[in-house]
Amino acid sequence: MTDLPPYYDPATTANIVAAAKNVLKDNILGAFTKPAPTLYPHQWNWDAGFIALGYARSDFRQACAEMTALFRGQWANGMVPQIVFSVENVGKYFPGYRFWDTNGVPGKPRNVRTSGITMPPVHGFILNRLLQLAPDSKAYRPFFLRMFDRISLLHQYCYQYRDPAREGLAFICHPWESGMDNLPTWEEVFSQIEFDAADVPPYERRDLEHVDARYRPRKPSYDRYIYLVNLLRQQRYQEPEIWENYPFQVQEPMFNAILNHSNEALIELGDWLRRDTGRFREWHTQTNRAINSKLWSESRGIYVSYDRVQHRQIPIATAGGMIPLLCGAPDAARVTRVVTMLEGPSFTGTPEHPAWLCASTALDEPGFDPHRYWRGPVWINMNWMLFHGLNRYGHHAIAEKLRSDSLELVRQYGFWEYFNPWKNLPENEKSGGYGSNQFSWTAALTLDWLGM
Ligand code: 2M8
Repeated sequence: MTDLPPYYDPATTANIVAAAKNVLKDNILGAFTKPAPTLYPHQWNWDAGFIALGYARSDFRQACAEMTALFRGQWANGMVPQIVFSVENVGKYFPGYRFWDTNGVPGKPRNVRTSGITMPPVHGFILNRLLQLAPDSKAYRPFFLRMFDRISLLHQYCYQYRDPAREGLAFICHPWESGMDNLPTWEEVFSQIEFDAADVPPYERRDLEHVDARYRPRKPSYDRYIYLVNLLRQQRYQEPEIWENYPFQVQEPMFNAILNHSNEALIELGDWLRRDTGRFREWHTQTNRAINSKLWSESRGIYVSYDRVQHRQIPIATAGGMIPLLCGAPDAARVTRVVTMLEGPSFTGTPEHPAWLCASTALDEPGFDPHRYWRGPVWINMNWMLFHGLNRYGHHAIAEKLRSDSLELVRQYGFWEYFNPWKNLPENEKSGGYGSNQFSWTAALTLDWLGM
């Protein structure tokens, strides 16, 4: 055992597992688990999915409760909101429920407080993994059936309201919908949007009370986030009318890959539940085809976002651009190019300046920043999805590196929200972990990777 990294040593693993379980336990808030102790004091959409996996082996009921709590916020059109607000923490996060002003919007569930946008639809593939881990799948059949119907409705929403040209690609209407809020990609999109300071309603950030400003988005980015929320709420979130004249519409590879991996999962779940799966099969074929025809950048050798307002690709290399491996989109030649990039200096660094896998924005992108949220730091959920995507194509060695780098970061620094991608930190920097500590999905996915 001596030459193996310490997390393979049972004593250390037991400590990590116990600590991870404590993170989840401490973050429980009523029926669900919040992403972080103070920075994110409500329920978040894709966080809920990853968090459910962290409970799947030790407390299956809680895993189901996370999903059930999130889908209480589902709107009549199928949209599952980015945030389901907890009544206890009113005023502790910005933008809160009042700012979103979704109260009384037709189709929003009346007794649940939610934001008005969505997030990457991980729920299908999470549900399928839960089925594989269920202690007694028959006993939980009603839960799986209920969730299957809810998630089907969510996919219907994505294809009906977010794919007006019926291309097989859903667009996101806000950086927050990508989950990767602060990518340099969004700067490119915003650079084409005419924007006046007077179009931003007054607001006060709360995130900077918890995290140093150099790890969070800058003010100009935040102004633009709020500008978009204001456009949406002024039009009462009325889809599809609102999209006729709406400036931020981006077809992003990770969002669509996640949607499509969930389509595959719904096919498997539907077969088990004896439900019709025809439309998931059609969507799966169409979306993989569209990911390849519209989002592949031959010059970069990675998938990139497409701005459907400006009719152009945004050729910036991000971790999200490799997630289409998860849904089986790329052919062998494209997989080789993606893996070559992942193993090369853009993500692995150089022998003198090595990097942990996998930077959220490539190390050699002009917009890269090793400290700032989504501009470069490593995120455990991204590594987890890439791990599964690479294994799908038989790239087990590099997949294992994603897993071992992730576990090593957790072992060295703790359950941070994100990590500096450089292995050698400057002397004045003690920790490579940033954002919030005791971050739920970091703990949950550590547990999943350790099979606990
Ligand atoms: C971050 O996003 C929220 C807004 O949704 C924020 O910064 O206030 C993102 O990292 C997002 O992906 C994540 O779901 C959320 C909660 O962990 O935090």
